[in-house]
Amino acid sequence: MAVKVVLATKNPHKIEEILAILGDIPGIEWLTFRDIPFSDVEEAGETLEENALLKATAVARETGLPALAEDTGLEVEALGGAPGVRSARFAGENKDYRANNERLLELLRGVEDRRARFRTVAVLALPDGRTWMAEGVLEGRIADSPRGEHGFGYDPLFIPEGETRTLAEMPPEEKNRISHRRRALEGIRPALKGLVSPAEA
Ligand code: ITT
Repeated sequence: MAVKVVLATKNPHKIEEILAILGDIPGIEWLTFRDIPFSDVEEAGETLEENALLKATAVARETGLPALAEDTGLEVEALGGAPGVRSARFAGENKDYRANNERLLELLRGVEDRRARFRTVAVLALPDGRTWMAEGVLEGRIADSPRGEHGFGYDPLFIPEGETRTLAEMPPEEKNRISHRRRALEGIRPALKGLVSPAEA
């Protein structure tokens, strides 16, 4: 029988990317908020680590199933690491991607140092309180204007190191091969496999 694991996010873009990255693990049946309801978790933490832990442990407790959560931030060098943990609400409470991108470009107008990184912290939590955490980083820089239609959030403004295209100009398979999310989730893969066959973990 498959082991059920809940994706503790309501962001449809994240769900799509997480399933494209981890959906191939045999013996795991992924559930989303469409299959099993759970309450919104307030992201009250000061760090990506705290928020990912809060989300995963709350959903594991509420559903009684293993839960996978992640928190992602864009850390811009010239802004001292901002927007970071506040990436979703950089331009206001309604998590508007376009407004966030405009605010970022505005703050970086005329700024030469455009280095930035995406950082994802992923957490797997079990209802018995056990947790696993992994981090993934993608280094890059902020473009002068938005380009591309793929992806979500800050993707139209983020050019990975060694690239000329933004993440939004890459087909989803390409982003998912190199992304911060891929790197964090690969760190959680062994723990997920361990849920299916504990002896081999
Ligand atoms: P959950 O908390 O439900 O997982 P969220 O959208 O609130 O979803 P975060 O708190 O992690 O997620 O918000 C991070 C924000 O950073 C998100 O709203 C996007 O604007 C941006 N973001 C996250 N991952 C991204 C990615 O892969 N590419 C571009 N932008 C991303």
